[in-house]
Amino acid sequence: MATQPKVVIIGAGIVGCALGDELTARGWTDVTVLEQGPLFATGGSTSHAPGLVFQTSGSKTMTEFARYTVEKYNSLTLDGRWCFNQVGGLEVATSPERLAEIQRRHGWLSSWGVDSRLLTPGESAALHPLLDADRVLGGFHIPSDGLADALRAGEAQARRAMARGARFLAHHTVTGIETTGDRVSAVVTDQGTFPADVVVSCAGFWGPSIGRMVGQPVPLVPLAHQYARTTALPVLEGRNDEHTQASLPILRNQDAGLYYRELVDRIGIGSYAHRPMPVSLDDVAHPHDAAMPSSLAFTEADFEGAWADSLALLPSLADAKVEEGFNGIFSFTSDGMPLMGESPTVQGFWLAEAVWVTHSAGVARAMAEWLIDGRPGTDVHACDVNRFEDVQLAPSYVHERSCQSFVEVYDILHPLQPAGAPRPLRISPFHARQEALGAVFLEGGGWERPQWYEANASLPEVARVPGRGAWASRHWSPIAGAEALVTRERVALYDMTPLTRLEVTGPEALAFLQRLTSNRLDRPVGSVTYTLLLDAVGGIRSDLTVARLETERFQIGANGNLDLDWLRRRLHGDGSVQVRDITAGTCCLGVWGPLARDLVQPLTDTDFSHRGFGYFKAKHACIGDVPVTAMRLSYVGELGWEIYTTADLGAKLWDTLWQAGQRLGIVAAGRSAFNSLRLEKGYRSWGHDMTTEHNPYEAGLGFAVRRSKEHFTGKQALEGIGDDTVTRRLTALVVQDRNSVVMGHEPVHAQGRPVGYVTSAAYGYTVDAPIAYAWLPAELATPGTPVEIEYFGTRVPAVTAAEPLFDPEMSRLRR
Ligand code: FAD
Ligand code: THG
Repeated sequence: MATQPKVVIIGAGIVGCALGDELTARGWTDVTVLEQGPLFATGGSTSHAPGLVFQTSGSKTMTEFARYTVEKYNSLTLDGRWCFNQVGGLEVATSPERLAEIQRRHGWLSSWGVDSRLLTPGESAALHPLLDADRVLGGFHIPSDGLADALRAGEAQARRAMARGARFLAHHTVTGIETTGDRVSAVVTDQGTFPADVVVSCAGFWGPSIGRMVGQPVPLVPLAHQYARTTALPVLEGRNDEHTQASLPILRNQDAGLYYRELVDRIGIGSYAHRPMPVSLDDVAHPHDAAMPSSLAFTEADFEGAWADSLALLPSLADAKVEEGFNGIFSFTSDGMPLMGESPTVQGFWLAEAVWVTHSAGVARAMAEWLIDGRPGTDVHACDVNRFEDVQLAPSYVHERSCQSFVEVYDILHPLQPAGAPRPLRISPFHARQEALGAVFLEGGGWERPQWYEANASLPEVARVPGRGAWASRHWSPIAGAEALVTRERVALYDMTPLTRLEVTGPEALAFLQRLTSNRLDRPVGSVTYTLLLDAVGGIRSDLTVARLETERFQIGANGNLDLDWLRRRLHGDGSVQVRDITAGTCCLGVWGPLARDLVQPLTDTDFSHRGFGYFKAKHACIGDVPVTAMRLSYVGELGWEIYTTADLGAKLWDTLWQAGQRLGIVAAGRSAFNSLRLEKGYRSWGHDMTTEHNPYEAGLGFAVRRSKEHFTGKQALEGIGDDTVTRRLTALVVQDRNSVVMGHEPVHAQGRPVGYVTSAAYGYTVDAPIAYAWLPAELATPGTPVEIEYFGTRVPAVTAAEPLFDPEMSRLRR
């Protein structure tokens, strides 16, 4: 590809316009934006978005996208008119649950570095005088939020792009995409064909129809959402002119699923309070035939409750009525996050879809960085279109879960909120055994995963487990604590089947993995190595275990589909290396605890002694009747093995270990115990504790980087960086009060100001204290530093600690 690739963007909504600007600003000026409708009121979702921009999110990435959107649109004008009106954002609580929730939300913004404050009902009404203060229990104010004029912001960005050489072509309907080999080569429209090296689909909710042109699934669902405008309100008379349009903060009453903005002397009301209204793309008109294909007729009956709730909160609406409304279409996804990234099968075909106006500039910037520098500056793993498991791409799944995302858009969601239908989807071969033991399942990656087992309720250890607050008690049981204690004292079985397993084979397999990971893998067959996937600038893409099972066969324990995607993209295509996901069709049990050897050794002829089967080694063996691969390692930090076999033999493996374990007091243990144990041992969880935004030294993983290795991705970038140069550190915190368990994403304060945020947290049942891991400035990471964790508006005292908190001498593992 030439240094100036030909880029074709499909769609001139806010996302296509923002991307045109971000690409051309970075010097990629051969950009053509093809739009089926007119410019810039194209008829897509952007054309009628009321443009509320709220930055609050539990996702650091989403807040960063929104923060950049605010900053950028606030600096833009179009013909002297504003693109962003920074009126501020106000959320009100009308229930005690919501009052607590806005405290949690305030915590998120403190974590991510956006100013906000909590208000009394009186302060809320002072800020927004239409509010009935008696209906409100409290408020949450974000002064930098506001209103985007999405059409003007889009056009302003498009004009900048055009000034740098981009073309925006109206009335060009994309009808096909041509490929040469496995690369895009051109985009076909009703007005002719446009050669392209890079195609970015910014087609909004039409995305699936563009994806179909190259066989790329685009797992989003177009749903209609009601938006209405009132008649003029006497109280607003003279408040705003046509230019400013609004001066009161944008307002959300999430308890009722409603939001509000001023429109000169009227109020615009948006509702998520109605039934989900999915729309089939076959029923959406083309802009040739309808001026606003994304706008459907208002269904009044669906708005009745919204109007009643609006009257209650804003009594002066009684002097008005709904003047007009519509059901506007935009995109929802199964996990509520955008779809960004490159197709795994068609090189050069990229997506930026299911993006709100709120996140548009941030997403566009990340996309431009990704395309040009090969890497977005923000961690986008939760937005990557390749994050989904196959089963999560089934149209029925996408439909069901995306409709659920609409329903939950304003809900108070617990971090462990159980997923709804369709369930169960993926079950391990142990599922029937688990059900018989009263497993309480949560779902992850489509897998049913036991969180704890009710059968363990009678364990005496349950009595040793302290209580915790109401929020931390949800989807939790003291039984989990007992399971953790038994793991440290006897032996427990953990279902590790959902752990993504990749097999890498072929004559070049070793060279391939050596090049892509940070640790040395040129070790004898039977070795297992903990290693990192780094990106070109040394950011952590993933952490893996790599077992060399044969000279040319490696088994990788990975963190999900993105790892498979990362490896596959880096194959040479000459067949010298194969990478496949072997998760389905195999299964794994973690057998961990001081009695693990007493359990396993009598069941096999293979030597499982400390000498005969060393730490981080793998062996083929038979456990009773079951041929297995055993690996001696433990994410919970205890003696034992991960034991792998094929799915058909899973139940037999479980029964064999279960029966033999009875004399040792074996228990089945769930993920709640698992998470607590790994935090005691200081083992990181990728995607939570560290991402591409962190280097190995900051994350405390420098030990997995072999700088003596000749070459690996990221090596160069790490030159000059070491444990002693880092400015921030992933740090263990011990909470002083035994009953104060936090959940993650809370801000950490020191010297009276927010200095970092919690990544993972759990009660440590063995160390008998709540644990949190947090990113902190290096100078505060010294053990013994007092800090405070903000938790629902209170300050929980904690102290930084040397890690790991449990068994730093490794006496549990190496014996
Ligand atoms: P679009 O604006 O839909 O642009 C996609 C473009 O692709 C369209 O112009 C379309 O014509 C074009 N296209 C599609 N297929 C083809 C093809 N084959 N050939 C050529 N061109 C094609 N978000 C907020 O952040 N805050 C809000 O307050 C808010 N309120 C909303 C209220 C309503 C009623 C609605 C409907 C949405 C709201 N949204 C809001 C969501 C927001 O409007 C969208 O998420 C956003 O506008 C999507 O931008 P986009 O550029 O991806 O899509
Ligand atoms: N098991 C297997 N693969 C995995 C995980 C697993 N891959 C993904 C994820 N979990 C990786 N995370 C870890 C984290 C820590 C350890 C193993 C996997 C671990 N670390 C030891 C330590 O830090 O002391 C050993 C490190 C070393 O000797 O190099 O055990 O759960 N299969």
